[in-house]
Amino acid sequence: MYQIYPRSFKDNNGDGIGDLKGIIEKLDHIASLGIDVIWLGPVFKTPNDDNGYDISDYYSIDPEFGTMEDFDDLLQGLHQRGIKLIMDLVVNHTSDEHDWFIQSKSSTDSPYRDFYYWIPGERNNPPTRWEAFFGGSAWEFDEHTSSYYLHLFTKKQPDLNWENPRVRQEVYRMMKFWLDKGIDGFRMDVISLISKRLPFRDYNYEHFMEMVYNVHANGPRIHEFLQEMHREVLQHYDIMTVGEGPGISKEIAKDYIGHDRNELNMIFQLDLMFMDHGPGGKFDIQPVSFKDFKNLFREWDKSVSETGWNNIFLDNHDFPRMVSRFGNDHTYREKSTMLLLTFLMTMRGTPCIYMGSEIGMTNVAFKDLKDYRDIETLNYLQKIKKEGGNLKIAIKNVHVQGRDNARVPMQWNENEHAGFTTGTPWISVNPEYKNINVEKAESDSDSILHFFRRLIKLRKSGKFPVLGDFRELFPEHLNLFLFTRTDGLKRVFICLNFSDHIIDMPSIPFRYEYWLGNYGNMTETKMRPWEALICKITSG
Ligand code: ISL
Ligand code: CA
Repeated sequence: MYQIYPRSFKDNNGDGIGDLKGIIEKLDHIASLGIDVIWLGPVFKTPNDDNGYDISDYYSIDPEFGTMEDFDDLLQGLHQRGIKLIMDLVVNHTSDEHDWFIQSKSSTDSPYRDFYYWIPGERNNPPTRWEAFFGGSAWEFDEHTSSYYLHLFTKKQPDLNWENPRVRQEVYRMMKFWLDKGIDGFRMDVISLISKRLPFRDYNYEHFMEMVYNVHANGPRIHEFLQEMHREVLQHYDIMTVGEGPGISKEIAKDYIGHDRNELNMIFQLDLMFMDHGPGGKFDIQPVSFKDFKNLFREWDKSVSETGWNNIFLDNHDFPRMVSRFGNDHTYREKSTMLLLTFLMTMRGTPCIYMGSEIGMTNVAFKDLKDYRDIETLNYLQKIKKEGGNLKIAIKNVHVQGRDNARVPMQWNENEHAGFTTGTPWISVNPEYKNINVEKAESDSDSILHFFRRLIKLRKSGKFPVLGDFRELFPEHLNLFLFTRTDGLKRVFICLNFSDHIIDMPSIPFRYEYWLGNYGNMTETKMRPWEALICKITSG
């Protein structure tokens, strides 16, 4: 799977915003990677309060991205190349500019009133003290009917009332519209949050994430809703689904993706993404050790492998770039990106690679705060300023964690704005683009890009145990991630050195031979800095 964030992939008409025609322009690049499926971020009509995750019409394409005809062309172009397309399904909330909400808001007897959660009340006295994901209260007062509505994200993203069967039928109808067009599935945005714990009340959780895990996520009817969706929509199509959402722990993941559940095929495991978040949230950064990293993958694999199959990813449009977070984006940028790609392509699961990882794109540290665009980042900086907090530290935190790290334009070449646009990009490019871009990577046969293609080829060669089990060796090792994947006679050994140092190879209880690696060969006894090796097991 390859994730495209449409706003930042390629601008075709020079308005500075990535669009569908831009993606079509780059179809050959996409196909050249060897990937099987694109996850396309939201391209529906939107006032763009949260970059398209606030949808005002599910049935039309936002003019900034193009037209329905462009969409059809893109789908056709992908299918012609044997690539599938899945779309974002954002149905925990709509935009406040969606017609349902406009009607809902208009009066207490509107037939759409119960499409959302309204609680009568007085100004400055919200039904609960809940905080929204991007800061502030999760309740917004509406003068017109003297009521509050719930919004777990921004106030322009009111939560849909899934208790109302009409809401669910509308969602299913919309899903069928896109599936009948021929799309191949959905990535379901914050699907873990659609069933609410009612009645709304306050809880004694101090930290936001505790509220998410214990109150907002996995509400009492979540599985009933997903099974209904499966019955009414999903089972009638040959498609794939990936659920997203905070609060799904490894213990309950199988309730969403178990083979016998008739719900989803995979979920994005977000524990890793949240692992360095402290009590104060994502900008309260806590250290994470390599051991924590390994433990998490081991435990998730154990818990999911009994009855399911999951997705493996290291970054997306909400989180820092994988090489900046888990690799070394200075001295060993290329080697460590290749190592992380090797990890993604060899673990048990379906890998999802975020656009730009194929060339090792890195985090960006804008000096000028005016360059930031993400509502979460802007709200955070504003809050720090208002509270008189330490702005210097806050800016550093944004450099490490901010969502714009992953949202700056894709770097195509060394021309102005990295070849992303001929106009002014909606968000500045990463100044690194002269060094890191697709054109440059194409011209160097040792580049990350070429290595990535070799990895995909290997995985798809029929000789790689894609479905094989996962077994770790030396789980306590402080630098190496060593594991085998086995499926009958297909047996491989993966060695990954997650460090800047030369590490002695421990003694391995079987024989193996080199298959592919980021140094082009292997030594029997040492693992070089950020070395990644895929080996065939030959005996033992
Ligand atoms: O990025 C996060 C916080 O920094 C996550 O908590 C994120 O909000 C969560 O994973 C849900 O993300 C999805 O839904 C959001 C949207 O803003 C994200 O871009 C999307 O991936 C609301 O629709
Ligand atoms: Ca454009």
